[in-house]
Amino acid sequence: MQSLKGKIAFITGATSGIGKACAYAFAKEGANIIINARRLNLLKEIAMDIQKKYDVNVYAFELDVRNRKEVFTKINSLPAEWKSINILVNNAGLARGLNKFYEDNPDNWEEMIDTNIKGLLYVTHAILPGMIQRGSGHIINIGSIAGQEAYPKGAVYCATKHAVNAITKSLRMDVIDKNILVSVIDPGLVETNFSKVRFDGDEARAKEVYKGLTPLTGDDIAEVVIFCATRPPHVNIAQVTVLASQQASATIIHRKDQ
Ligand code: NDP
Ligand code: 8X3
Repeated sequence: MQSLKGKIAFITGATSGIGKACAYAFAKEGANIIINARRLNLLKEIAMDIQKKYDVNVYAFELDVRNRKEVFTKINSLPAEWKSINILVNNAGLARGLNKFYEDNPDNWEEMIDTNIKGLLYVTHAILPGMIQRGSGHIINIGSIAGQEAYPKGAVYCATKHAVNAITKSLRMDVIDKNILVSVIDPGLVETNFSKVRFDGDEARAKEVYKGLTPLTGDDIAEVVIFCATRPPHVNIAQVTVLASQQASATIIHRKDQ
């Protein structure tokens, strides 16, 4: 097992859910963390709390991964002591709506494609040259079971996560001679703010998604991220599917009270 002590982990979408859990998990392992997302106030609170709990450095900055110029400018102007990123966790992402394709609003598609695909590409493209120059690095993408299966009313979200899986595989081939690892973790149902965002703040509808089962938590996924990041140098965990125990596939879920 490799230690994360003193390494630098860059985590996108760290204000909530899986990304926030990853921030705490890396800090607990002694990694210094760069955390970002759009809500700076939340990031600052998380950074302060982590620094109180763990003996690590935290660099927090506002970032909208959809903004190509902002991504490149901010990553290229990281302070010198934060430039040598060892691990990138591409986590920022979202679903908007759960509608039949022909009834869906194309604005939802733009937001999902811009965040889940283009955002991941921009951040990776900004960070990868440094990893190549240093001759080491690990990119861990947060995909989804929706990247392995399509489900009704999820055409574009599923497409974005299929894209994450395809990008992961292709990128792994492109950097195979660079001592850079590329992994993807495909979770099933994780109870975070994901469904609240998907249903535009409708908490009751969001709760229904997890009704009758014990969903995964952000911590469950962070634990897998840490496992991937701490394997011996000759091991790459290429892809992990993590489902709730009551979930057999994207659509087959055993709800106990039904
Ligand atoms: P949350 O809604 O709890 O967290 C999403 C995070 O992404 C937030 O920190 C949010 O921060 C950030 N984010 C969203 N848009 C942007 C943006 N444009 N720029 C920067 N940051 C952004 O959801 P999860 O933790 O569940 O989601 C994390 C990842 O996990 C996503 O990629 C999601 O697709 C994936 N996933 C989730 C599953 C689930 O069931 N929950 C299952 C499988 C995969 P802010 O709003 O402050 O910008
Ligand atoms: C999020 C999980 O099943 O809603 O990626 O697609 S699901």
